[in-house]
Amino acid sequence: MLTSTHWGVYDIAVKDGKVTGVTPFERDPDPSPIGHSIPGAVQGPMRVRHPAVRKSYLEHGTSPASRRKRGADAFVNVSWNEALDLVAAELKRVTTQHGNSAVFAGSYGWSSAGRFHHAQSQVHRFMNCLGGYVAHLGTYSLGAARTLLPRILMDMDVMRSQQTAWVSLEQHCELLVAFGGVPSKNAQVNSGGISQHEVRPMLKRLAAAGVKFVNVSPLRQDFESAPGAEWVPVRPNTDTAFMLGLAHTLIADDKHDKAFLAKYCTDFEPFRKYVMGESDGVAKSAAWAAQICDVPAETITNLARRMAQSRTMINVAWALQRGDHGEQPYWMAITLACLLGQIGTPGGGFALAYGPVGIEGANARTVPGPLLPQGMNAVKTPIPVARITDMLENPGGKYDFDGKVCTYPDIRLIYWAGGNPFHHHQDLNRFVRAWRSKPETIVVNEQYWNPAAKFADIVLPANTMLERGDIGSSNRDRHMIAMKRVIDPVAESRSDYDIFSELSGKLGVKEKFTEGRNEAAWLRHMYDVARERAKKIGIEQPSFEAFWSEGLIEVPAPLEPAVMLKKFREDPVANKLPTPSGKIEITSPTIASFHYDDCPGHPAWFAPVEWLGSPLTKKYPLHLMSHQPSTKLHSQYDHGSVSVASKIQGREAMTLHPQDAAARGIKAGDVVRVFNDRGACLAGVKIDDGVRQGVAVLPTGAWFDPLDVTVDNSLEKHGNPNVLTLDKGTSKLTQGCTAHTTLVEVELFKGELPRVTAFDPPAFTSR
Ligand SMILES: Nc1nc2c(c(=O)[nH]1)N[C@H]1C(S)=C(S)[C@@H](COP(=O)(O)OP(=O)(O)OC[C@H]3O[C@@H](n4cnc5c(=O)[nH]c(N)nc54)[C@H](O)[C@@H]3O)O[C@H]1N2
Ligand SMILES: Nc1nc2c(c(=O)[nH]1)N[C@H]1C(S)=C(S)[C@@H](COP(=O)(O)OP(=O)(O)OC[C@H]3O[C@@H](n4cnc5c(=O)[nH]c(N)nc54)[C@H](O)[C@@H]3O)O[C@H]1N2
Ligand SMILES: [Mo]
Repeated sequence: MLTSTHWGVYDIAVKDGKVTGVTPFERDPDPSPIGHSIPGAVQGPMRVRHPAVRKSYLEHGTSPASRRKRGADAFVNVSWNEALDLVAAELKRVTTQHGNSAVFAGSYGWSSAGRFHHAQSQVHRFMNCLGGYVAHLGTYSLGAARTLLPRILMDMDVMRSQQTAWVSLEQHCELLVAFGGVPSKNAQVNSGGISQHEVRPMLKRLAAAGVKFVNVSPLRQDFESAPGAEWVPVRPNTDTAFMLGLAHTLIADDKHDKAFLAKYCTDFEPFRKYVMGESDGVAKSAAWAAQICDVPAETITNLARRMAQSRTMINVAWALQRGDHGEQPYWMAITLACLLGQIGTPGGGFALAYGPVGIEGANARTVPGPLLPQGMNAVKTPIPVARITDMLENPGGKYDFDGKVCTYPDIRLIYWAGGNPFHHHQDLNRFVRAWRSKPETIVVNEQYWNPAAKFADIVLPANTMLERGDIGSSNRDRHMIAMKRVIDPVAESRSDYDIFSELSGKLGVKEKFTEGRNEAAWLRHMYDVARERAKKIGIEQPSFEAFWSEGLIEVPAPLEPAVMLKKFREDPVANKLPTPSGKIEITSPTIASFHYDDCPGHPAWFAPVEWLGSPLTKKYPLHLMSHQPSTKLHSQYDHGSVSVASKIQGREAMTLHPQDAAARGIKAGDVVRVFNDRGACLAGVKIDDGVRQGVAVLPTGAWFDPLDVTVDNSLEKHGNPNVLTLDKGTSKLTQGCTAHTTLVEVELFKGELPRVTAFDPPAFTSR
């Protein structure tokens, strides 16, 4: 039977109630191997099998001394009834005494594919039935972009839905300049599911059609699937300077498209003065940029001239905005595309981005699929998602965000379902201190005994996509998948829906939460609502029965491949943008009016707090790139066979340039200690000259595994880069996460290697 995951559709083989194997979907031209981690994990030893409560929480409740034992305590297995009574009583106590704004249930995380059992939607719906919760705004993925883009262009999701199709590039593009490349490792996944992986085959077709590729990135591998790609190994976090150097060359050569700038943009002049050095005395020339980016000036001037002569597409990986001043490379890339004047032409302009997820650039129609309605949240104090530690540390504290001064709520209870903050958040040692001191109660619904579960007070066992019925769908994917239940729930695990249904009964809101429906009735209802919506945009879909018995439906491809901003180019008055000027805002009077010292009214170069040009390199000379892992989705299935096989002496593999390794007496296969003032972790070593010198690459995803969990800042044994990363907002405007702005040093680890315990379940005890 078919199941859908964020990394692909698989046919699941089952024998005698046991999952025995997976076969990739037959219509997938380039399936992801990550699915092979599923069989060993779902019925394996790391599953949470019973509801469990931390021992000292059972004995001493919410006392500060008990909170400090989070992560270090044994668990006691309890009955479902006892666990849910405890959770219901705490929710009641906290909301009655402190109000719903004392509950943080933003619950960021990708959870699993499947639109009904989407854990984050389930917890939000449940909390809304109770009167609301503190939510989060934005994502770790696109923190800076999602806030910036509506001010200067349009909503990020609307923009993504019109992203120029690969087939348009195949027919018209001559030069694809990709900042951060088009990493095929990332194109394995798509939020909600992806039934056909097309990026690698498409890049081959583009090459065959004569498209030239330029990879501006610290990593050659970022464009490894593009045949013949040229590599410009820039310093990390310096792309804005690089693009300013390109812009300076275009203006100095008088090759910028003045007609386009006048007709479609506002307001070019202040930016021009900044680039040419008329406003601050510093010309942002190729020579100026070359020093910052550590590439030859001719590379920049030559590239600018090629870009002006060719049909050029500029691609900018999401990673670039996940750093200090992350809005600048995005604003600057759009501005650069305005200077070239090719926005709205087939195969030209910009893309934000091809690669981060596999669906971008697919020739697909946007069909809104089934969704679980979440209801209305009565609590109106959401936080920017990556400001969680700040929030826990500063109840009542003020912060700037997107033109407003906001106040952090005072959080007493945290409810998490479908995310792993011990994976996703930065500066984990600081995060753990806040997690262990402030909240009185932490409830987590989890499938596996990962750190999010081990550091909670009450853990409720959630089942997996194989143990429940669901609908696999993503707005731009070509298939909708009937995800039938293939095995019985493991041990006592339940779906998040069943957990919240019973909890809502104990809290007197069952009818409101369930609307009288069980799983089967919800699937039919959600499908029918979506089918009606599809009908309105001219797409006929079969009845629920026909869909369910067929196992899938296919969405027809559009006749014309998408070209972003085509209509705007045709008629910028009739099809004006939703910005104050209706045009692309190279200068934003609104942003300028905020008077932020870290984000002026047009794109500008700011040196990040940590980078290869900063004085801190004397102590920490390597820029840490903690990019997305190729062998898993974030922390999901880190314990699976595909991820485990990629580890070195049981640790996550870090890649170094041969000279950086040699200078430290390090060779491939060694274990090293990676450290800075925020923390230290161990990692295995790979050596590759496709990494820019001065850059260390340690993917995210290793389950947080401190050597001594009872002490602060203990050595992390497994290779979780977030003990090293910077936790600071991108700027006052966007407050996104800045994981990619981090300096470290690396040394050979000497002494006895501590055993990795991340994949051991916690200790259990009786009361
Ligand atoms: N250093 C660094 N850090 C980063 C990034 C980076 O580039 N560098 N990238 C960031 C980005 S872009 C993102 S999106 C985040 C990702 O961070 P997350 O989305 O939080 O990471 P996941 O590992 O996907 O966490 C999902 C969790 O949900 C659980 N789960 C799955 N299905 C279900 C279910 O049905 N029910 C329940 N209850 N639980 C379920 C899984 O077991 C897992 O623990 O990480 C961010 N962190
Ligand atoms: N296999 C797999 N795929 C995934 C995910 C996963 O966990 N596993 N996560 C998904 C998620 S949630 C997201 S948000 C997307 C994220 O998509 P991205 O944010 O684009 O992904 P990253 O892997 O962080 O970065 C891509 C590349 O950008 C380069 N880069 C980083 N910083 C800079 C810089 O300052 N300048 C330049 N020029 N290049 C830089 C790095 O070399 C890196 O390999 O990926 C998605 N895809
Ligand atoms: Mo993400």
